Amino acid sequence: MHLGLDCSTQSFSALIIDGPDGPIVYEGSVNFERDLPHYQTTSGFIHSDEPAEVFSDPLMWVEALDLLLAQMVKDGIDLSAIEAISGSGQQHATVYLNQQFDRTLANLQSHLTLKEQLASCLSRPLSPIWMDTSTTTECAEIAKALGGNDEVCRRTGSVAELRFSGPQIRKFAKQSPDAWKLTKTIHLNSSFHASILAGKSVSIDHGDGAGMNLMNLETGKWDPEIVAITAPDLARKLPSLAPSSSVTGTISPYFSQKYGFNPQTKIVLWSGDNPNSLVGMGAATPGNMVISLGTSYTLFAAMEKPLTDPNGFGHVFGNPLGGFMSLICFNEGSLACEKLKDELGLTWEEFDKWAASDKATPVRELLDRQFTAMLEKSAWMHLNPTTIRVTGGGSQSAGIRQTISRIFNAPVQQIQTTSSAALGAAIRASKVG
Ligand code: XUL
Repeated sequence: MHLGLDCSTQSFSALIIDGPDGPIVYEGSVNFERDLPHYQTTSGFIHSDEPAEVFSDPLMWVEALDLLLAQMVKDGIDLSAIEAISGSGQQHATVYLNQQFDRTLANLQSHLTLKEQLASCLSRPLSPIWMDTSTTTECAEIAKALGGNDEVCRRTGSVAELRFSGPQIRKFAKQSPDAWKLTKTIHLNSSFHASILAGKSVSIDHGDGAGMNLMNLETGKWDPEIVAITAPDLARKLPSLAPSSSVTGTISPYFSQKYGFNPQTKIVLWSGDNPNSLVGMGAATPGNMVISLGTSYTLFAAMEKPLTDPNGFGHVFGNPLGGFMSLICFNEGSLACEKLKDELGLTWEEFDKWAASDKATPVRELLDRQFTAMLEKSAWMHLNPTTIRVTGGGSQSAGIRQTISRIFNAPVQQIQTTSSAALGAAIRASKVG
């Protein structure tokens, strides 16, 4: 059996598959807002007095991990049957650790909690997350120092982005020089959790590493110039980069003693939620493209070569199964549909009928506009999808599925999964274990 863990914005989830292509035999989840109310989050995140800043709490994540594993044992899951574990983290979130981190991980005590032991390892109590938009100045500074955003995009796969880790790191180094000096290691949400499971500080994988504005896509290594521009002494604070399929070792005795894992359980590097979803949606080989129709729409697909978006709108991340993946976010997504539905006084059923109608209706006009823009903005990827896999709330609508099929000129397949990131992580674990 193989375990995929997923620390997303709102929850920490676990999913077990039985055999490499086997069925899902367990799904469990800890919801941050509901199950850990003492962190006072809204849907798992924390706003500061500065409206553009959005944080989460790494101690909440580790408390959730302990809770989740205890719940699995209580649910009767025999964790000694797990051969390998991998995981998924919300992308871009950075965790700032002091010099105690390595020593603490090497000596984790199973009679204490992770929270109790890791609390003194943070050089910054909170972690800025992907919803944070407070780094306009830092993005401009990085782009200027490197000779423009075209160059940032050419090297790292994205223009300097507000939510990406590099600009966030620069802001922290500028604003809190003392805490910056005490920071020995910076992890992503993904590599932080993989390190805890492995009982030692492990690499950042190419999938999530590409979401930092620090990794050179062509070399798969930190780009020395951007790293030097981003913050003083940053090169020494970054873990190494490694392929997502790397096995980092076996599980820390903390987990085998406390929850009954086999001490030989392999830990595979974690990756970001989008790279993991690419695997979970069965789209890690070129051909299948994914459109996720949630509050915002995202389009992602595997790419063999690191093509970048000349308009600076899309992103390139590592594909955990090798090569690259592209991703574009469209913020308005289903919100625009909901607004039009309410303006016209329609139910979702009527909205769907209008969407599928042969006549020009305002609903068809909106959807045509949305998906034509999606086609145009994804032209740089040079994709010729044989199938488009759709997921998320909007994928329930036959009218939306028809619109996508017509505009992209490819068959559309609806995938019913709410846990594609955890599933992708479990599948990745099954490939090595
Ligand atoms: C991708 C992004 C989000 C987060 C959500 O660039 O910011 O999809 O990964 O967890």
